[in-house]
Amino acid sequence: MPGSLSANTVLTIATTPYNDQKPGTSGLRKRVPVFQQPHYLENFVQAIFDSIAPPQTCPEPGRRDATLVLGGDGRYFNREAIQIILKMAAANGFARVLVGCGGILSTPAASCVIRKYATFGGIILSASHNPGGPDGDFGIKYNTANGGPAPEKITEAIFAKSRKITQYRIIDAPDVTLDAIGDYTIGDLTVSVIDPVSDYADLMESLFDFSAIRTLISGGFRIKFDAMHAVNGPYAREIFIGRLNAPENSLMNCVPLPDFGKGHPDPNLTYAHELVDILYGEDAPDFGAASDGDGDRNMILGRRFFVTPSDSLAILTANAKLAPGYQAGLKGVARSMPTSAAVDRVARELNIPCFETPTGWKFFGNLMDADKVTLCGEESFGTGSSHIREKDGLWAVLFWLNIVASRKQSVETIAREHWAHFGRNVYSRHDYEAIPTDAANGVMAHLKESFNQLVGKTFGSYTVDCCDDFSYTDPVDGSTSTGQGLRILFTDGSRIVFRLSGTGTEGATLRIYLEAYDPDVANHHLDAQSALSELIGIAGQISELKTRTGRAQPTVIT
Ligand code: VG1
Ligand code: CO
Repeated sequence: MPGSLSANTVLTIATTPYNDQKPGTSGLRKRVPVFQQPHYLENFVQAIFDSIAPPQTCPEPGRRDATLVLGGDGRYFNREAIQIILKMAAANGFARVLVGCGGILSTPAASCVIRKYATFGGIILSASHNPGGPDGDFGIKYNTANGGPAPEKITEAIFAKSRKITQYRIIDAPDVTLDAIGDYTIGDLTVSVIDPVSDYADLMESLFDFSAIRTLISGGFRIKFDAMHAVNGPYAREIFIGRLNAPENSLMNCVPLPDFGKGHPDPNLTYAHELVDILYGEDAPDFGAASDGDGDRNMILGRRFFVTPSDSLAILTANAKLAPGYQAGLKGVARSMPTSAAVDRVARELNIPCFETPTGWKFFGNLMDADKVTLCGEESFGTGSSHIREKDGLWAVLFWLNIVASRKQSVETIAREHWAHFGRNVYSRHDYEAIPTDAANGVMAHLKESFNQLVGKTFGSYTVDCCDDFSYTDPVDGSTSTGQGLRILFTDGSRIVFRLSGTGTEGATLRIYLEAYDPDVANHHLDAQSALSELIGIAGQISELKTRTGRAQPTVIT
């Protein structure tokens, strides 16, 4: 019976620190068995609560009625983790937790809910695009009151607390029902189980011209959306079928599974091959899209055409005024450093500022809060805007549909016309996954040591202009982040960037980002791998990748 749980005891449990709870690019990600170790999750959650000033000890009375948002992408261990966190929130003095029904909230929906209900913050359970299941990955991150990922200052504080933790607080209580919307109590905590979809779908409807998209679809424009067995399934159903009247066969893999159907819920040409085959096959639909484990990434496809995420950001920026939510124009744009400079060219023409930040969405939050930027994006299939403080997969898909509906042109024509006007930033990323950490560090150290010899050196048609290890000073709060990726910049504006991933859970993942600018329409039909082949060769040569890692070919090319 809702509200009938008996008064519960707060337990203080003695614990010892784990030394590996350092959040990466987006929260703490580890294999499920690591999270299942005794007190592992509890330690990290207590470290979060201690870092954000736990409401019960916080001197500001306002925080004693603090509300937290809680939900995850539904992967294996989601439900267990939610029960633990609810009982810990109760023991740590929170007044209320808003939890998505079934424990589900996509990352963008969590950000939407934090902002809409002006909560204290939120905890999102996800390892995003990493595989799930008992031997897969699990993850947890904290978002602040603006709805965005906690900035480095907070994640560093959480890590510091996790290394010194001696105890955590939890309530001794039975599990709470997560499968029926309504209010429940644990101790003094109210647990409100909410519809995870409706607030988010309403927000989307407020930004885009749903009636134009409905007309497009009813006129025979065929779409295919692949949720990759992950969290966006129910969101896509409500939006595409429920609100845009698309036929049922517009959806695929839209029932979330705890192991994502044993797949890798990463929407790129490699892992979303099922969708790619359909869009490149006979009788292909007009438009294809996919999103990742937690719903914040997107891949956009036209019929037999792939839009790179960097181009997508540039094209959305150039066409933003076609969407009702952006009719007034954009304040500015931001992209992560490895993302191509395609959007910079659009910003220059629109005469709006363009910011270059380190990898990870947490660096966009301050810029959006200060109203300096409206759209942001990353080359890693992430695009979003100041409507929330996370990247947003379905938002990008709807934005594209809005543009297609308004321009009445195919995805391919829109992209090609964009290149004809702005030139093409030919782009690719090569990932070398699960290489031994020492070898990966060796490649990075070797490159850094070579900086001096590289400058001024010519390789084929390219000459190195300068090299650096990217660092960023936030223009809003003045904080500096160093060691964000090694850049080899060539005199013609082309670049190679080397960076180690901060989301992997096995060994190290080395990412090589390649970019060349080509204004000549006669070359725009070229496949990116052939257009970039010379740069790919240079990257191999200067990094000594093959001798140092034994790898001749990347694991994933995007
Ligand atoms: C990767 C991407 C980065 C993205 C991060 C989180 O990080 O490169 O752009 O912000 O994943 O995305 P890394 O450190 O592995 O390169 V997701 O969809 O996990 O929330
Ligand atoms: Co994600």
